[in-house]
Amino acid sequence: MSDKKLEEFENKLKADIKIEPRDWMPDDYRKNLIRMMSQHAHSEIVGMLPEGNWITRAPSLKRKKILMAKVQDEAGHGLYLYCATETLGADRKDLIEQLNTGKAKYASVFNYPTTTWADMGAVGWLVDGAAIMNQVSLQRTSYAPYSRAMVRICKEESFHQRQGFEIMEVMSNGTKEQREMAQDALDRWWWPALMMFGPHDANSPRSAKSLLWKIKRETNDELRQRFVDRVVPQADFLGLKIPDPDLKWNEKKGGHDFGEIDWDEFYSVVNGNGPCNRERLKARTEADENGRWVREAAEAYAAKHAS
Ligand code: FAQ
Repeated sequence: MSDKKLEEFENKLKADIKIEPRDWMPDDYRKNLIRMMSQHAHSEIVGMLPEGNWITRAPSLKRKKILMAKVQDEAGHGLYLYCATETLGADRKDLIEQLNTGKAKYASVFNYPTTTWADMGAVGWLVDGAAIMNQVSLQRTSYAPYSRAMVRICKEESFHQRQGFEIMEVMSNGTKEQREMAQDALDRWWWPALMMFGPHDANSPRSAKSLLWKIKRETNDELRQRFVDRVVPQADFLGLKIPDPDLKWNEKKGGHDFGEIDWDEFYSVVNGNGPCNRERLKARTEADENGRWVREAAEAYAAKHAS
């Protein structure tokens, strides 16, 4: 590696100048970005499945239309992110194969089942809410195509979060059964949403380098804390109780203290043993197989017109 090139690269980072695809970058920077961005793309694509599960059962035409638009947006986010990852020289076929064969990670939260309609509220409110908290920070990431994708994605995620919160609001103000469903959904999605931010900073092997290179701009724990502080008043507004006996305001730190995540559960889900991991991969491999003829036809068409 040329010292001069590395120095130039580091100077750009220091000056908050973003790195473009044709700029020189260290191999580790490129590899780390391909890893993180492709995992992010996979999360968007697998993230379509828990909500896709409810499209045929949405309680009204209006809800069905909103949910379809949201799930379609997630597909779009996955595509922007695969495109952005390709600017680093990655091949999309390889990335998809890594997902389908279980080699690549994706957000653990999508390995939990969506068992009631209230889950559509909780996923939008909490899962999209957590995703935005992380992605707003990533708008300032040092890699320009990723940063640009984040700006666009965050706009759509804000709408997703609002629609989820609105479902929770309607259900919390509805019948006793609806309120119970809303509370049950919060009980089941709270901890998986907190896990989205990743391990504690002290146990996050990727963080130091990613922060140094400004790929990540804030730490896992900083973002998780901000998310908790943002959501607690929202739960109060809904009249719902966050399922954490240790949750309390800490005047001194100006934020909430909260209980410990079950890290055994986190690592078990991340390593492929969550409630829906196998089902999710099966759905993805089947979709890939069923779409093969479309890709082949598109490739044949492109080849014919290129010659
Ligand atoms: N799930 O050292 P760290 C969405 C892995 S988008 C699974 O802390 P890092 C939209 C991590 O990859 C949600 N794996 O790693 C939507 C690493 O594995 P590796 C996705 C996890 O990268 C909403 C290892 O553990 N968002 O939801 C998780 O510095 C609704 C060590 O961890 C992004 O991907 C986890 N929760 O920090 C769609 C944002 N946490 O590669 C549909 C971009 C950690 O060493 C419906 N990514 N791991 O084998 C990031 O910000 C970071 O990658 C973190 C992890 C914060 C996720």
